[in-house]
Amino acid sequence: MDLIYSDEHRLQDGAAELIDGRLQPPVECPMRADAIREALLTAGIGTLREPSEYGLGPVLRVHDADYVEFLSRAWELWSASGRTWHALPLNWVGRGMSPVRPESIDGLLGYYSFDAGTPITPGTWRAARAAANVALTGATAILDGAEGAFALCRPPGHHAAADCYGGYCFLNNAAIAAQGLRVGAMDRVAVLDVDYHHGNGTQSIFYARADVLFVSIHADPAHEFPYFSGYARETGAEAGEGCTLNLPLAPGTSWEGGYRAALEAALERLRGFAPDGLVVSLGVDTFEGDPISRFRLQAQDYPKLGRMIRGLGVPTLFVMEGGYALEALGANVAAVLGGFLEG
Ligand code: OKP
Ligand code: ZN
Repeated sequence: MDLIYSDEHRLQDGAAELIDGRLQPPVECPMRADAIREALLTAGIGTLREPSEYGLGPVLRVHDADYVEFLSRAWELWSASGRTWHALPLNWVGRGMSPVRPESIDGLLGYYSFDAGTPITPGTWRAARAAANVALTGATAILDGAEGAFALCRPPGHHAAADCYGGYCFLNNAAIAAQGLRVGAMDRVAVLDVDYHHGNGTQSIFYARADVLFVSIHADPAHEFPYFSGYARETGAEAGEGCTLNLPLAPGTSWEGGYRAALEAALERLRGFAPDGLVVSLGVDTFEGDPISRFRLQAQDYPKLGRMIRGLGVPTLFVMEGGYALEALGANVAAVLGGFLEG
């Protein structure tokens, strides 16, 4: 299958994220994409392809214009304010305060974000745009008739909402691709998010829509990031009521200890929706060795995941999200795609 990859991911290389109360080297680093690319080529999963340039049109069908403008200028504003280190937000709107758009860059960073783990660097905007192009190139492969394709997106995207960044995400690659499939004449599109963390951005983008189903298996937000999204009671709104399905699982969940059953429930809902195309937000931070996550999936479980997704018989674009155990990351992604190809 086509493996879409751009070297421009390297332009997102943050100095630090705030984690465990300390500034530490970001776990979301360029070595991740290098490890995945090498493992996929070694396993013979497919051939590398460069992304095409789609411009901002497909991005603006998912993200608000003022947010896109902010992202495109954030580094310039930050460096013009005299700072040399990468930009992190330091405060957010609290209850009882005014949720208005401030003017200074420090205010804007807080206004458009929801965490302090997502540094804006000189290359962030270019890297984020390249990742969106990678996802859109994958969507084009699916529209052109491929049964499967893999978009090696970095930075990831599923936490980014229409006008908000966080969780290492700036542009929502999976949502941009899903919307690309809709515009490209697929009437019904589904997103299956199997990253360990809830894809709050993707959920919110499609929350009130009936044409895009969002199904997610993730760690219970009562105990895990992003904390304020991903509960089972979130089922959609307005026309989209019933078109969001959250399957939160307890930290510590293993394949046989609940994950497989949740995946079967997710696939049953997807079958009921009968989508023309599927976007899988693929995070392998469900792995037992992941440094920031607490599920217990093992290497041998990932081919099963890919095979079960293939069983839907729906053209599928895999979009890379999380996964931080550098030594196992590439093999686990290759295992999912290998299982899909065999399935
Ligand atoms: C991005 B993706 C853990 C702190 C977590 C943010 C995690 C973002 C995950 N103690 N900080 O969904 O893999
Ligand atoms: Zn994750």
